[in-house]
This record gives sequence, C-alpha cells and structure tokens, in this order.
Amino acid sequence: MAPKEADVNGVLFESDATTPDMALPTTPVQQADNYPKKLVWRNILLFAYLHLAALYGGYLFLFSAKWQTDIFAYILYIMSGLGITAGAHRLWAHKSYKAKWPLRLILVLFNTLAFQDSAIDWARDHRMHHKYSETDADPHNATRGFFFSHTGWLLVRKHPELKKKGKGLDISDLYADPILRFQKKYYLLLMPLGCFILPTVIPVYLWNETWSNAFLVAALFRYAVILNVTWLVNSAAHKWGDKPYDKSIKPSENLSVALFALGEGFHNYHHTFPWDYKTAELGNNRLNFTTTFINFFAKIGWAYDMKTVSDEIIQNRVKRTGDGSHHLWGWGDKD
Ligand code: ST9
Ligand code: ZN
Ligand code: ZN
Repeated sequence: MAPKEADVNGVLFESDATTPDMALPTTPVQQADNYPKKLVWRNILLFAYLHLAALYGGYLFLFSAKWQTDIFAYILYIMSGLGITAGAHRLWAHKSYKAKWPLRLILVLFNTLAFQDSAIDWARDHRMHHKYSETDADPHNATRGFFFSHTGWLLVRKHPELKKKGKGLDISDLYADPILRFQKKYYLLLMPLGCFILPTVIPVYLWNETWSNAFLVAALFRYAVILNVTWLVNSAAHKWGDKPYDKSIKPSENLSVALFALGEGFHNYHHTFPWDYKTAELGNNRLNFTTTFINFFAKIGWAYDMKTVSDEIIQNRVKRTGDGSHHLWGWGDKD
C-alpha cells in the first residue's frame, strides 16, 4: 500500500509516490475480437425476464402500489446500495477504511439484499478491474463497448486472460473475515431471502399490499434499478465526463451517475486515487451519501483508519496529468 503521510482526526493521508497494487496500470492488450465468446443462456434469459418484469414493476410503482410499498422499495434501494458502495466497494475491494464487526455485519446484510454475488466474488472482480483496467483481464473492460461494460460481461464466459491473470490476485484478506466466509458459504440461501422473499412478504403482511405489487415493485423493480445504476459506473462513467485528475484513462467524473449511485460516479478521481475512502475529492454533502454514512460510523467508533489523499498530492497530479477541468469540480470548501 502507499506510505502514510499524516494521521489527522483518524483519517490517514496517503502519498501517491507508490500506487497500491490494485491501481497499477498495465499496457492494454486488445485481443477481445479474437476471443470466441461463449454465451451464457441462463443469464441472458434471466436478465431479459428481470428487465421486462421490472418495466411493469416501474409502472406499478407509479400507478398502483401503496405509498408504503414505494417508500419501502426506496429504503431497500438505499440499504442495498450501501451494501455495495460502503461494503463491497470501499471496505472490501479497496480496504479504504476499517470497520468493527457490528458495522461489517450490517454491511454484509445490506450487501446480501443487493444480490450482486457474494462480497468476496464482487471484490475479487473489482480488484481485477482496477489492476488490469481496460485490458482483457478487466471483467468489464470498457474498451469492448458500452453494452459489454454495462451488462454484456455478465452474459458471456470470462476472458481467458482474466482467469490466467486472476490466479495471481491476493484475496486472502477477504477469506480471513469470518463474516464474509459465512456470506459466501450460505449465499444461495441468504440471497433469495434478502433480495426477493422478504421484500415481497413484508409489504403483504405489514400493510396489506397485493402479492404482485410487492414482488414486482419492492423486489424486481428495486433490484433492476440498483443493478443498472451500478452498471452505469462501469459503462457511462467509463465513457462520458471530465478527466480532471488523469486524462490518459477512460474513467470520468460523471455527476448524473454519482447522483443515483450514492456518490460513486467521480470515477476519474477514483481510478487515480483508488484508496481514498470518499472515492471522490469532495466528500460529505457533495452527492456522496456513502461518505456521510461512513463518517457517521466513524463518529461512533465503528469505522476507523479512513484513508484519503492530501490536497498537495491532488494538486500536483491535477497539474501533471489532468485535462484542465479541475476548476469545474472544486465546489467551495472541503468538508
Ligand atoms: C452484478 C455485479 O451485477 C455488478 C458488479 C459491478 C461492479 C461495479 C463497480 C463500480 C464501482 C462501484 C460502484 C458501486 C455503485 C453502486 C450504486 C448503488 C446505488 N479473479 O465467474 P466465473 C476464475 S452480479 C480471479 O464462474 P465464468 C476463478 O478460478 C448480478 N479469478 O467465470 C473462478 O472459479 P471460482 C447477479 C477469477 O465461468 C473461475 O474463473 N449475478 C476471477 O466465465 C470461474 O469464474 C449474476 O448474474 C477473478 N476476478 O462465468 C451472476 N473471476 O469462482 C453473474 C473468475 O470457483 N455471473 N475467476 O474461484 C456469472 O454468471 C458468471 O460469473 C459469468 C462468467 C457467466 C459472468
Ligand atoms: Zn473501485
Ligand atoms: Zn472503473
């Protein structure tokens, strides 16, 4: 990991003199066209069904479901979103802060509601995404086009280069956590319960919602929205937006994605400084609810050792490799 610079109010400032392993860029090797794609029909059919049912669920959300069901779906959206952003992404994939076991338990519960596979598998793919960004060993290599980076990568077998290079990836820290091991071991029981069964049963029993409204709105519509918002970070935020920190990479600052993704759209910053727990230069109250959430738990002592980057390092990097748009992204004083 990068060396510590200072330790102020529990926040560790890191130098980018050496980049963490998962941030090392590699020379892109474009072999994707030669690679025989093996379609996974089970996933194609399930995602097609999910999206058609979710479209109808969106209609029911607007015109038929009870207001309690709509609010419940929104709360589930925030909870499962945090399970991805504060849990799988910032805590487990990047180790950008540490969490005591009660917070890890909350995050693993939230993460299970999101059904994006176990946090161990999610973090393993995400480490490959950073370490081999935009090469064939990147699971959702954005140089293979918008559709591939958004959904297509989940509809085909992974590239052989990914499986080869993936053997060298160290994920022993993830397996060392009993909470993560438990989630992976019982995933096929816990995930259906958290993502589909409880979200359907709760509205029916607690406020007399119909079965179809509960299933289509709180389970399927909410799940499809969360999936697509997450995938937009891989597709839209690897395509559209400014590059104030490093103009040589595709990841970009995308405000619209950040708005829906609880603060995960400032992707040029994130790929430049992946160890910053804010995943953005600015944190609290700047379209970054995930940072507000982690800061709250830091106040009660459940989150600690949050890593960030000093202003000086950011400014140097902006001057050295930015595209000149940085002034557009300084929204007043930092929190
Ligand atoms: C989903 C995940 O949607 C979305 C992740 C998005 C990430 C976004 C990141 C952006 C930043 C964060 C922003 C968050 C914003 C959130 C906003 C919220 C408001 N390393 O995978 P297999 C090896 S999931 C090392 O089966 P196939 C390994 O040996 C949706 N090795 O490959 C492995 O064996 P094992 C629901 C690796 O057979 C073996 O290969 N889930 C790695 O090619 C086989 O692995 C689904 O739909 C690696 N990374 O199948 C399921 N990977 O595991 C989707 C593989 O035993 N997945 N190996 O060690 C699948 O069905 C399959 O994975 C497949 C590929 C068909 C895609
Ligand atoms: Zn990341
Ligand atoms: Zn990315």
